[in-house]
Amino acid sequence: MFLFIQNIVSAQFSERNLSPEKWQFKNIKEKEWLTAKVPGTVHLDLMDHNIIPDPFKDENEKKVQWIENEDWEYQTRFTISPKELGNQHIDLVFSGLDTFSEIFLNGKLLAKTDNMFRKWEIPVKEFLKEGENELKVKFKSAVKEGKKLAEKVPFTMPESPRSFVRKAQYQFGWDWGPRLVTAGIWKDVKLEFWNRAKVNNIQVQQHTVTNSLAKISFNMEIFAEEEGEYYVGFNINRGTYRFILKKGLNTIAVPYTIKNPKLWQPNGWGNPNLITTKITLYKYKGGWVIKDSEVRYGLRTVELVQEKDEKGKSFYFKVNGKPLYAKGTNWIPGDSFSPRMTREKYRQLIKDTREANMNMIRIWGGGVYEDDEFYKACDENGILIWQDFMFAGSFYPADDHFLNNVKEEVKDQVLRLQNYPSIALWCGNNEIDEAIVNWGYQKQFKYSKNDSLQVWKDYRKLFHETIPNTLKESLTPDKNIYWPSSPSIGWGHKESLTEGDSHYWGVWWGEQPFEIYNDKVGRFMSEYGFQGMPSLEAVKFMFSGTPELKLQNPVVKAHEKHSRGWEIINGYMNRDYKISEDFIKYNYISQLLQARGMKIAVEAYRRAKPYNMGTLYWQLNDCWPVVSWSSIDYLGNWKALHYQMKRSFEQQAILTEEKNGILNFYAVNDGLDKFDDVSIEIRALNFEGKILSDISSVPDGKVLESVLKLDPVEIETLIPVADKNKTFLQLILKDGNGKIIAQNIHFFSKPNEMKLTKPNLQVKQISPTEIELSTNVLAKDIYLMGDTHFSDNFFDLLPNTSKKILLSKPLDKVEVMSLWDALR
Ligand code: BMA
Repeated sequence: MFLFIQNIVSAQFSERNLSPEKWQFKNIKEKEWLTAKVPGTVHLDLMDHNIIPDPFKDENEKKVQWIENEDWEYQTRFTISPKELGNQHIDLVFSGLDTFSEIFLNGKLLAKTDNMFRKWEIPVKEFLKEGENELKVKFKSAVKEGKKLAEKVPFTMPESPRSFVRKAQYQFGWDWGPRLVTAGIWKDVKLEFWNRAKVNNIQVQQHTVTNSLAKISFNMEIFAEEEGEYYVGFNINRGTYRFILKKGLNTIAVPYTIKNPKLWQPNGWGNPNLITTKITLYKYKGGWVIKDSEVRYGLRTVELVQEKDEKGKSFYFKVNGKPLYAKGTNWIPGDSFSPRMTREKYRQLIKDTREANMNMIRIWGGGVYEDDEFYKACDENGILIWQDFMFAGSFYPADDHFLNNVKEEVKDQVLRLQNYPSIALWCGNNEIDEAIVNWGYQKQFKYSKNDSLQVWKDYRKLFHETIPNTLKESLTPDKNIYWPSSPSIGWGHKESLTEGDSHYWGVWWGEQPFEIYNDKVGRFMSEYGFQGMPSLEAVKFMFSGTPELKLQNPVVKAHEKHSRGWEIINGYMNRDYKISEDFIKYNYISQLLQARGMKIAVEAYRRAKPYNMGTLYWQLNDCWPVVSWSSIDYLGNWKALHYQMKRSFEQQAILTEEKNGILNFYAVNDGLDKFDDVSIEIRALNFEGKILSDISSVPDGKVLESVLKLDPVEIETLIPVADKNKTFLQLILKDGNGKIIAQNIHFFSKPNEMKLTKPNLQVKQISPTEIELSTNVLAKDIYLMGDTHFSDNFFDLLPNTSKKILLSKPLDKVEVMSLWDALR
């Protein structure tokens, strides 16, 4: 009897994480083993032992470049109990190995790996023994391996050997990131014990989803060792279903209907409702559990709509049947060393997108398929995901081995990510179509006609055949939206503004003034951006010792990775502000400059709704302390840009457009409810607060649904034209009941043309974590300084007004300045 019970208990699936075991590592050339962390990377382990300095500090990046040319090994010893060994099947599972490795168990070579993005599952029962076992993983230099692969291609590939290795491409250095080509066991390692049958996949398929009814099914893939009767139980309806499984692989589908379901809604449209269902596989009805599983999902529909119109072709998402205006940003990896990312960091960054009124984020293709914590956070915050596959800005090979490797990668990632309701679209790559067509590599590397043809053929094979075909096999139809490349057409071509998604880089790369954004409005802007400095705290973080806050300091210089970064920033700064010699002022103005550029862009795009239906600025975050396009720096501090995006992405907005002495007004509403009988108040004030004119439109039954163009006004009727640099407009949009829907401020001149007067700024401490700011005259771009998060910052305070601000943690003293101080 005792034996029988034990048998039943051990029949259940179980797993054991091997990551917390005692791991060691060493350079293959060395003798001595050192302690190591799993998940981790060789750089992090070397840092832990003070063998290398922190590459994020000083100019240390240079000092650690030797690591990429070395081979490394990791090992651990772990004990297996007789009970564990008693299981019928034991699999060794690596969720991620970076990248070229050989896995040895008790001296036996089990597998060779060559793709960081794949999961490696190896049956090991026959190689394990009772008591101590030794697991070893040897890593070969990815750079050297990549070079060998590159030799097989008869022409030079751009940035070779980066694209030959299935490894996070940003590790090879980017225009915002250091070159840190690492190696290691970057995800968990575990043993899985199972008996009789194994559940390989549970897929939640949505057949129909409406507000009144959801018809879904749980599609399960089960491997059964023997033919026979099995049972599947669900916690949702307490139902148990009987199945006859054949020996080998089986797919079964259990239909399920939900009346009046609570749909998953994107941020701004309601709650992102999620459902968790427990599914149990039994050998006998009500007994002998083989596997307990849990799936979390959300009920929603997503469609990508592309319809021909007089200008080109639309490009927008319908979510739960309604057109969604997508507002958001682009995501790069949150750290040069991915295993260092924490659940808290993911949660905070995604919360920050929600707080800034975003509803979409694009995972850029030069990083990694993100950790589950990222997707969970997006699911919970109503943030839709544009998911790139991990290919970026180069040419890629397409030999059989490479294609097969990618195919397995796609399958593994889809299996892991398929049930997250936040994923809206799968995109083949970042800027590869554009690179082939526009970047001139073929000329640079002297390609023959055949070489160029080969590149295009390989491109088609990978992004128009292998990936979409694998997606079709792996995903349920309700989740399968595929877009080969972002952008679909490069920004040099006029079609990039009439169809598809668009990356507009005329600003920054093309060095055109910000105002060009008003003319370059595409259907869906998936990238555009401008660099700004990180917070002062992040600048200080660049130094291992006492920071020297000077632009000429080599450490500061080394933390700008764009070859012409400083030059471009200064060009724009000179145009709209002033280049200050003072570091703090320069830092502040550089952030304002970035925010100003993006405000102009976002407002131009939103005014163009529904022609334009999406705006994702480049980029949300950083992977180290750096001057970059990000709105949040490496330490998590909001730059001026993030505060600005929060304002610019408000669900309702009142926007202006100045053209030939006329002001046009656009009321925009991205919410689901309309506003009846809207009216606008326009007040012209000088910087001292004197009201120069005040007009209120009479409500005349106009309904604001999505966009409403209000009556234009001649500027001359509001202010004397000569006063353009001393005045501003305060705009208030109201609904029929007089409730404020949206507000904005319109300035007539560039910041450096404004005749600002010195504000008398008062800071009153209300409590340790609350202050009240007040001013007599216009205080433009108030900057609150200190190592804390301010509930608002980099904002304008109107004459004779005050504003309360919350601090995430108390400061001894809040220092404050405004644009007047910085432009003096
Ligand atoms: C876009 C991105 C990135 C790059 C950014 C800024 O092209 O896809 O590759 O970092 O521009 O240059």
